Amino acid sequence: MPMRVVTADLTRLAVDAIVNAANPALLGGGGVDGAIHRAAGPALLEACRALPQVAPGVRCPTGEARITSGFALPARYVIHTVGPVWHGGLRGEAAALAHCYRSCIGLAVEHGVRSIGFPAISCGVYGYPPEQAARVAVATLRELPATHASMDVQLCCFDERMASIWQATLNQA
Ligand code: AR6
Repeated sequence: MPMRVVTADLTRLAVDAIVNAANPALLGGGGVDGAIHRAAGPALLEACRALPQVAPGVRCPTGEARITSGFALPARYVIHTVGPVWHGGLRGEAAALAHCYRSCIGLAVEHGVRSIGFPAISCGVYGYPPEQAARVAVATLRELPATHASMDVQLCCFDERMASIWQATLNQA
């Protein structure tokens, strides 16, 4: 699976799908979630609201993913996932984060997505140490089955500091 690190605003990427680092309610928030909702327009919030709740206020449990249209975005789809909140690393954070990447790629493949942009899920408000998150992301994406091999993956970092961390991880054999 071709994978590369880009420093960019995820909402500007011309890919089939971008991934949103959302929260379980899927009704928007700060960070990349806020940026995606602003760029996609109000129809995205409506589409999210229409997704079924699996528990009161929960449309997407941690580690899972949901897909909507991208509306006004260049990307055709938004794949919303909920990363783990960092609690020190002993509460299943790495497994949950790996599950996010697998869930997103699974939905992408189901929808015929050939190119996808990921933000650094959980590395903002949710406090996941970027070095550790990058290791989980890269290892998980590298382990995906050969059927997913043609998916073009962009690991989209918002700033150079984050991009250098992700690039270093990608450079490790
Ligand atoms: N393009 C690319 N990356 C971005 C952009 C952008 N436009 N904006 C921010 N980032 P965060 P989380 C980076 O906090 O940690 C929201 O309120 C940012 O620098 O967006 O998973 C949700 O609603 C950081 O490296 O997501 C949830 O409540 C990375 O994206 C909560 O935050 C992720 O930071 C999720 O927290």
